[in-house]
Amino acid sequence: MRLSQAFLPVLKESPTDAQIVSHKLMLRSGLVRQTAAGIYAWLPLGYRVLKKIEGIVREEQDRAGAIELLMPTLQSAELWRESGRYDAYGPEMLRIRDRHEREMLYGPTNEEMITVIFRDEARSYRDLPRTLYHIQWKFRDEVRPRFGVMRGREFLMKDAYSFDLDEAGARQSYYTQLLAYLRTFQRMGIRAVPMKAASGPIGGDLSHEFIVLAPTGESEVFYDAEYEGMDWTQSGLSYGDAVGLQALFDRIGQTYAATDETHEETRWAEVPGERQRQGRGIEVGHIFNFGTKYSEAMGFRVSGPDGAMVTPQMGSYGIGVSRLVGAIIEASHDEAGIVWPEAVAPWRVGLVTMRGDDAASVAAAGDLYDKLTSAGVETLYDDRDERGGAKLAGMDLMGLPWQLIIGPRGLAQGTAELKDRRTGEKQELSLESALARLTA
Ligand code: 5CA
Repeated sequence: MRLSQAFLPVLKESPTDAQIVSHKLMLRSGLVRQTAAGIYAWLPLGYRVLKKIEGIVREEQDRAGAIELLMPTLQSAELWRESGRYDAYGPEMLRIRDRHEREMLYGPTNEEMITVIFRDEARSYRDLPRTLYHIQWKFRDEVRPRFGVMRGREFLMKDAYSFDLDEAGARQSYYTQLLAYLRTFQRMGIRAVPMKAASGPIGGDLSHEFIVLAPTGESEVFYDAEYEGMDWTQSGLSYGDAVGLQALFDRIGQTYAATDETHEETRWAEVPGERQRQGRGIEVGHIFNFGTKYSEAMGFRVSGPDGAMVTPQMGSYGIGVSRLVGAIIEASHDEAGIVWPEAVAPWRVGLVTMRGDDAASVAAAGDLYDKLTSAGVETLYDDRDERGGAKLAGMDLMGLPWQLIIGPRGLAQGTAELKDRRTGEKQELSLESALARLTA
């Protein structure tokens, strides 16, 4: 993308209506604009990041064997009356009437809808187990929407739902999502620690929140530094390996991590002092096992292997896709702006001419831009005739992982400067080597 033809509005001043750094940076760098309280339009820069995050979530769900579908945002009140949640849900649910006075709602989650969709098709034990998911907008009329996309009213969520014949199967489905989550967040370049969550309506040990450390997080967290060294993508674990998944779950159960809601002082005291990590965190995912709560209430039964009818065991698994954009910025920024992890960066390379009025620079940069884009390297080329310093500051703010800087002096020697946004490290390279490095 050439910046001269893009729609990338940036704010010169730091916005005063934002309290936390990620929200300020998202507004300044033009990722989002608020259109109503807690509701945001995703501008091109933000939308590119959102799609990258969504892509990683999708890929890892697919690998874990979950099956994608798409359910609507609007739901009928009838559906929620079947589970008994319509009246119980309270003011967070946005209730709407259509022209026929039928009661509708903007879905805050989809347990009811998926249960009915799957119930109406699944007949026997052979149709199970299945995990179905979608990535869809949700609406929760939060009392205090705040911190931008972090606690919005309309937000994008990945929600998966598992159906199993028995409790042992439900645990496998839960462990599978647990591993998928660990890998998903690691691939995004952030560390999300699984923390035992206050158990849901069913109780037991099967509810975890995934928390990214950030001083502005909403909950207080305590965890063992062991988590900092764990590598889930290289772990060699495979999704179908029941024994390995059980071992993973046991390891997590033995390695302390809790929010203030589930914190246990006696267990915490057993973690060696030098390994105790305490701080605040942002919940980017939450997984639940709730047994037969919805299947029972909604009359979902299948015939079991011995002919007897069985009520399927269910779980649900959420990831805050739009919240992650804010959470990643909270975890990865500096004074100059955002520092995107490569996997979610809107573009990989920011190409800058220091002198937009220098014909040789413009020609060289245009050539590099063509070569980079045809090699499939996502490149944003600031081809405007602006001050070089201002362009570099804009690139720092936007946080693309690499900056390739073309100036008349270097060019005379056949070189350009390659800057690593994260470390600030700069290297003077020949144009060919710079290209080779970025296309490798
Ligand atoms: N039905 C379950 C699992 S699918 C569920 O709704 N879980 S949840 O309430 O924990 O939401 C899942 C994730 O959505 C949360 O972990 C959080 O990352 C994100 N989320 C929840 N509320 C908001 C909000 N108001 N703004 C942005 N993201 C949110």
